[in-house]
Amino acid sequence: MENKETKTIFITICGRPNVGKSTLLNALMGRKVSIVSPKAQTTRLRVTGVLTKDNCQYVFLDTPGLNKADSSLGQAMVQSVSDGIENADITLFVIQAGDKVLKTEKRILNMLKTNRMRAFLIVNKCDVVPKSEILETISLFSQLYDFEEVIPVSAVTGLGLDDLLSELERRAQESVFYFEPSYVSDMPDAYYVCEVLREKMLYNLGQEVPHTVAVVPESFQQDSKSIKCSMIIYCTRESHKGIIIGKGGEMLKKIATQARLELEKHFGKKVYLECFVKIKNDWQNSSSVLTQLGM
Ligand SMILES: Nc1nc2c(ncn2[C@@H]2O[C@H](COP(=O)(O)OP(=O)(O)OP(=O)(O)O)[C@@H](O)[C@H]2O)c(=O)[nH]1
Ligand SMILES: [Mg+2]
Repeated sequence: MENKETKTIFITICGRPNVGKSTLLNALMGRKVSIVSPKAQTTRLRVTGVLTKDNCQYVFLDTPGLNKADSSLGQAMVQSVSDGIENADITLFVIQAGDKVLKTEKRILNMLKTNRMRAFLIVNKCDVVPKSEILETISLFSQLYDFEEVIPVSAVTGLGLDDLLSELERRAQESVFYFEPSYVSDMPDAYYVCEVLREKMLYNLGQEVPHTVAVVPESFQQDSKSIKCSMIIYCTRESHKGIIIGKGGEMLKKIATQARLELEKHFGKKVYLECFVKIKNDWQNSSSVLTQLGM
């Protein structure tokens, strides 16, 4: 270790919603840094994950699934994808095995072309798709861009991930480490709490409500033994507020308990979590809320 030169590579993970970008990042990191859910549009903020393995530092950027920019929030999400692509050494263009090419994917490929970006085609979810379909998907997408590598993976079983890391390592440049080897993520703890809370809403609420919700920290105090925080959940309508709180407060209690249990494990300390639901019409276009969300 002492005699080896250190090297670094900056990697942006992009793709349409729900293909498993965040799951892939967590699997590569060997720990959770980005929230995941079965619903599209889970990731809103850019999330950095730093993995230091021997003499190589991988700096991953998870981006929101590319979608329509129909609000200030949507625009910020699209912007974060194109910034991420511009600033990386290499892009992982993640697709789902068995899929046809979608319009949003063509938009991302255009961003790659504009930036003459070096890219890998990462075919995820290979654990659930027959080999013939995987090959078909690969031949379809390979025609659209000159990918440096094509790697079938499963972020769930770990298939192909060692391969992916070693192909990335081969392309890392000699440099000093930009981060301490113990550094993992740039997300402040208070925001991580917000994100886990939002993840539990994505799991527990129907299709529409969680997408119109924002979670921001109202207060956050941490010492060596515990975290005490209160969080505001913004939604856009009275009826949504009712759904989030649930009959007799049951739903909000369930969401907050699931979040608290996971956060206690994550931080290794006691977590006291208070949640308040407030209505703020059109928060997706409110610059004050977007600023609080770090966008
Ligand atoms: N079977 C299988 N499911 C996967 C795999 N990777 C991710 N998933 C599932 O796919 C769903 C979406 O995963 P996410 O990681 O949230 O997807 P994403 O691309 O980050 O989604 P957005 O942030 O909304 O763009 C979740 O239900 C994951 O459990 C995989 O390799 N195999
Ligand atoms: Mg995601």
